[in-house]
Amino acid sequence: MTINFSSNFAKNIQNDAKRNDIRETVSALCVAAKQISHICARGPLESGLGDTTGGANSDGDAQKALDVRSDEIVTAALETAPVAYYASEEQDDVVTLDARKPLAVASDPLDGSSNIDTNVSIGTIFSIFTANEDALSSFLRAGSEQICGGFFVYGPQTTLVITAGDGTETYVLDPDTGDFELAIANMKITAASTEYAINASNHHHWEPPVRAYMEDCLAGADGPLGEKYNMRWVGSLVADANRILSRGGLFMYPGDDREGYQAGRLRILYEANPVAFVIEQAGGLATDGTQRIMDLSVDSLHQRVPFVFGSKKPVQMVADYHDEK
Ligand code: FDP
Repeated sequence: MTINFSSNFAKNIQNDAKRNDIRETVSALCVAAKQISHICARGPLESGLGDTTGGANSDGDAQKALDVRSDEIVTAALETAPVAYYASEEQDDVVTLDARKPLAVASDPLDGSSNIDTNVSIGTIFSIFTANEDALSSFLRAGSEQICGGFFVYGPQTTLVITAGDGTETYVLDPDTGDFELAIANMKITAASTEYAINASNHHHWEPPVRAYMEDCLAGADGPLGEKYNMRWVGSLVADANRILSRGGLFMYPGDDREGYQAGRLRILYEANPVAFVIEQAGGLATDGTQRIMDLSVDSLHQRVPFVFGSKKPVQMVADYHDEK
């Protein structure tokens, strides 16, 4: 046993066989996460985790040793699960595991690569779909077709944040037993918050509505928003998302005018859709600035998307700034 599922998990899925397939696949991902978490905990005792391999993924990001190792670990774990196809941020194309199996999994096996050597939280993100006949079409579909999604955080605790479309739950890896145990049954994001997360060093590259909104936040209590704001930016999507799930807030990685960043930095399939799924199921919102992330079409495996998510009120305010423009 690797995870003690709550009685509520996947309850909304009426088909018993499908529910079992999802549970088996999540269990396999938990096995992978335990291995990755163990490697992270050893940190510098494992040689060269943050060293670049000389390779680059499809997005042109330099691959680090732990990116590659995590991808191998996730692949091996999914080979034991009812998974036909695996799409990874670290691979150019979809990997066929066994086309007769019922599910398809997309994953960023190691999110937050730039924090690997800094003892800061990093993680693994995943999305589960019903497999189609064809490998590619199993993934080129809207995020609203996910049947399960979530992420692991390798931090002070190793946690799993997950939804199967009926609320968001958090499990903690108990170091005493080696199993993931339910810690928070029905996560709820506060509707309002004055805390935001954005890489402010890109300020002069942002599109005008984002810049206008951020300038109004920075103006504080005397500015048009009439409130003092606070900033937190971990620089690992999973850690920023986990904090927002815990105490509210706003995350933005907008498009900007740097080369290759017109649609932001984050990938819709591996990052935005699964995070959007858990955020919505916890009562928050996730958009590309104006439109719901999970309604957007996914036309290529490594497609990027501007990403805005968190507490309802600030996400709505960002949309209002876009509309005013
Ligand atoms: P990383 O490149 O370190 O893996 O998607 C990748 C990601 O980190 C996110 O986890 C994080 O939110 C973002 O990129 C950080 O981007 P910046 O380097 O521009 O801050």
